[in-house]
Amino acid sequence: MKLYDNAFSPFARKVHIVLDFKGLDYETLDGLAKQNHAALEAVNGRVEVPTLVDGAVTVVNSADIVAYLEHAYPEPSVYPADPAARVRARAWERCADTVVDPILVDVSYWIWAERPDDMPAGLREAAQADMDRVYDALERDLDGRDFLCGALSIADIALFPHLAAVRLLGVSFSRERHPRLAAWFGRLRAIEIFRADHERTRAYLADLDARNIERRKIFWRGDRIEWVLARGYQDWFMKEIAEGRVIWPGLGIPGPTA
Ligand SMILES: N[C@@H](CCC(=O)N[C@@H](CS)C(=O)NCC(=O)O)C(=O)O
Repeated sequence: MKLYDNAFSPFARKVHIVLDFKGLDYETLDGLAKQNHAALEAVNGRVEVPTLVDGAVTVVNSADIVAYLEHAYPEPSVYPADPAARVRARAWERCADTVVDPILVDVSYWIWAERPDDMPAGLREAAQADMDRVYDALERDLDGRDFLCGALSIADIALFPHLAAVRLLGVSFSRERHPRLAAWFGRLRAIEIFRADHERTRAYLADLDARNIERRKIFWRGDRIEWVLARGYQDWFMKEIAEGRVIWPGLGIPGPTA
């Protein structure tokens, strides 16, 4: 198996953790390094990580990759067996992918990208307010539980890479208001596959200049655009387009089967 990966992508990290959790053998390639873009484009028309190639099967989109892995390699399972708990775990995975990711990534550009401007006024506060709603819901669901949906599941795995970044991004939860969430995060950090994920990302960021990734233009896609527009930053976004700082995803048309 080959994973088109990136140690800073929360979606790629989710898949990486699932592969490790299932004890599968795989190789990785940093799909966002410029020298690997053509190889990534050949397997994923959107030119996004993660992408998994398992023999003749190519799978794109992290939730589809996890579903594929669960089907092809069922044990140990990352989806709860109970139907209601499974729906709940998928709901948290979807929240991680489509709510948490846009908020955090949209405020991350002033940390890792090379930008001519400062963060627009109020953007970090908007991110903190929305993340507080997520933190409150997590605190609620962790009442009486070590993990979000019973045993460790895709809900915990999908959220971990995001929550590992919130302090760096200045939109953290507080131990006082969210003690169960803080304990959950500590519990995950103590598990080897999560510790290893954290370490890979830390090492990647420590040497960002050597990574040969695009840092002047931002790759914009649906959910991330939705959040920035919904919070009122349409003028800022239009200026980004007008000044040539936007990269659009390619067309995600499935390629030929092998
Ligand atoms: N819906 C996709 C989203 C994947 C995604 O947004 N990947 C980003 C990295 S986090 C990417 O590959 N961006 C391309 C780029 O930055 O050039 C999934 O769940 O896999």
